[in-house]
Amino acid sequence: MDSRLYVVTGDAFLKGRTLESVIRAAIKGGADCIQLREKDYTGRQLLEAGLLLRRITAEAGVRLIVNDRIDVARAVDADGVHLGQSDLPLQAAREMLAPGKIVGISTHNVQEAVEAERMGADYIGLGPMKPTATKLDTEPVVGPAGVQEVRRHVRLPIVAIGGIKAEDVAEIIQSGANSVAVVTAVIAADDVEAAAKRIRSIVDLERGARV
Ligand code: TZP
Ligand code: MG
Repeated sequence: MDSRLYVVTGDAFLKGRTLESVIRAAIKGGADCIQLREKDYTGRQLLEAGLLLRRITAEAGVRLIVNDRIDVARAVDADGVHLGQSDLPLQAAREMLAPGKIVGISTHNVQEAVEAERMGADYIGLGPMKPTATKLDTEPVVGPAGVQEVRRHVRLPIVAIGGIKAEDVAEIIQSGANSVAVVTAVIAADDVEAAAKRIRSIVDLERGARV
């Protein structure tokens, strides 16, 4: 599952704008994967947001991933799910999802990354890159040095996450990440499209420079 700019939702950062307008702007700026992640939503709210995002992402040819909830992913025909270390295990997700669906796993060190690859994950999230106020129960900072270490042990696409701002992106990609995932750097930006475009262009540049 290759992506370049993976944008994770966070309705606390919409600042009165609609989810639809913000995600459309993110996609226009170059987001190529959208994750629905709303920890406080009811199942019904998740379904509604998921259906909206499915419509927008399908129109744009962009992937849609649902955080935690395999049932919601199925109900909205998302492209896959993203699971943390305490969520249902990867094998259970595979049994519930249609063949070809994407399963991503959150990892925080080499051991978790290697295990995710062994179990057949399609990509790993790796983080946090920096301290972040968006997720309060984060593990210790992994940082670009951690990306380098994990890169030496797994072949899977690495999606770096956690506290990433545009100025951090070059180093993270140079360290071996395929992609960056952000909430606030894009969703909370005053100009969402411009923020996405800036990050996406750095990812493209650094990936192009990779030997
Ligand atoms: N998982 C690890 S850190 C994080 C998630 C969902 C939050 C990232 O948010 P931000 O605003 O990009 O730091
Ligand atoms: Mg989770």
